[in-house]
Amino acid sequence: MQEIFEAIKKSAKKIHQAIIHEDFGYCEGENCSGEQQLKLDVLSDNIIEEELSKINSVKILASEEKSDPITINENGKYLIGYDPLDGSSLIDVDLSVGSIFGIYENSFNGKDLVASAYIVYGPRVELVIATIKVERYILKNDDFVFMEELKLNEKGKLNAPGGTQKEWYPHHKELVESFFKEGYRLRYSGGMVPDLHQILVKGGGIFSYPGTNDKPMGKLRRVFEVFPFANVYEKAGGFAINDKGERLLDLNIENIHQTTPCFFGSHYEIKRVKEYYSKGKQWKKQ
Ligand code: P6P
Repeated sequence: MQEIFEAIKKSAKKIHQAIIHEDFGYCEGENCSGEQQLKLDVLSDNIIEEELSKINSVKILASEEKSDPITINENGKYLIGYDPLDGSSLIDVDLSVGSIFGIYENSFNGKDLVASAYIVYGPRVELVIATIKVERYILKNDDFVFMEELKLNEKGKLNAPGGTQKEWYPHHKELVESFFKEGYRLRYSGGMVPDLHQILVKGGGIFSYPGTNDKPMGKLRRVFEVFPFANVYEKAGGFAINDKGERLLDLNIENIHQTTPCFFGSHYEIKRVKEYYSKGKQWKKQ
């Protein structure tokens, strides 16, 4: 699996250069989630596919930017689901973006995820790898240098509430407000990678992208975004659940682009989510 992480590092350096030097324009096409594609989305996807395709142990690649998975090597061991440039529309306003990788065996179901990683392209370029633990690296003089192991405390201070607020269910609105009443700080950029990275590095808090009236199954994709970060948060001592209180990594997929409501955080905050969502059954609009 080390050769996969080396390929991710090579991709990160090339994508970072592309972000700085390449065209920010939009392509004609849309991706399969109906989102307009930036030329950088397609370029980043091509960079990652080229690097990962060189590895014999890679069996299948599934990209958020492509409608279907592609088979690389029938005899390979790993299936890799990735979001090549998550939050790419934030590049226009010079905010941080990221790449997300889930490494699976046998299937793209949550239980088959064996490792995950993400890259943050911000003022610095950082790489986080979650295997049995969560390790943080920083790009220095063309090398990724180990910084620290990341761990979540029992409770944090940051609240990252995603989704369109006017479409939130009443119990979700009550939940989010309950954290602010306790003095939590709002930390939400609209980029999943920097928003979750911030909570992790600062030691705790809650990130939520719930089901809403307009998007009952949420927005974030299970294979490319949710399962990889659920693994990171659990290996850092945190929790990752859906709107039914189920562990995200216990979920299966029916299609490669399937989404799910998702909550990532420290123990105290996730316990609160379960309290409000168990009450919410009566509140949710039928
Ligand atoms: P909203 C970016 O488009 C993304 O997929 C994630 O990176 C981010 O968490 C989410 O969408 C933001 O969505 O609806 O809050 O703008």
